[in-house]
Amino acid sequence: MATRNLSEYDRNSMPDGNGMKIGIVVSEWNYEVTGALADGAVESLKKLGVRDEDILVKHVPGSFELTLGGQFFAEYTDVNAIILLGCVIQGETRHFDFICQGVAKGATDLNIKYNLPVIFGVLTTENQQQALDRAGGKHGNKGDEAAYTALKMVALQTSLRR
Ligand code: DLZ
Repeated sequence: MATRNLSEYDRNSMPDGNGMKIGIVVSEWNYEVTGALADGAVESLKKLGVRDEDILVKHVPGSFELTLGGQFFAEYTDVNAIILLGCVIQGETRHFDFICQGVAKGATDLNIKYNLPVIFGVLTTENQQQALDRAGGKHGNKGDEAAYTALKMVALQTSLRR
């Protein structure tokens, strides 16, 4: 199956991010990857008009903690969307499955509980190379994808609220 380049988007169909406030939660596990995801997300948000001061970045120890980090943003800040960035790499045990399931379910629950776009920017790969390929490598950067997805969802919510 061909992999879509995660950094490509149609600039003309993108909303203007000016005035939007975005929270980003970054997992410290596999930081070579997640740091690159965060850099990509921040750069993309800025390119799409989000002001520097409207991008809030916080770190959590591992991907399993992304859900609670996201909940803290939803409870204590006035962000319009939250991006969760992590990287879970398959190991020898079933830990991988539990973390992936936990954060995927956690992110879904946050979307519904807070009526707020919470974007799943978590790479779940078999090895580190696959992750690097999607963190600014040959398949683009999942952080970019998370950024434009966040803006599109905020714009959708705003258009329906009016
Ligand atoms: C423990 C663990 C392992 C084995 N692997 C990863 C991983 O590949 N990616 C990741 O983000 N976190 C990993 N963790 C840490 C868990 O997410 C979590 O921080 C700990 O289980 C403590 O709750």
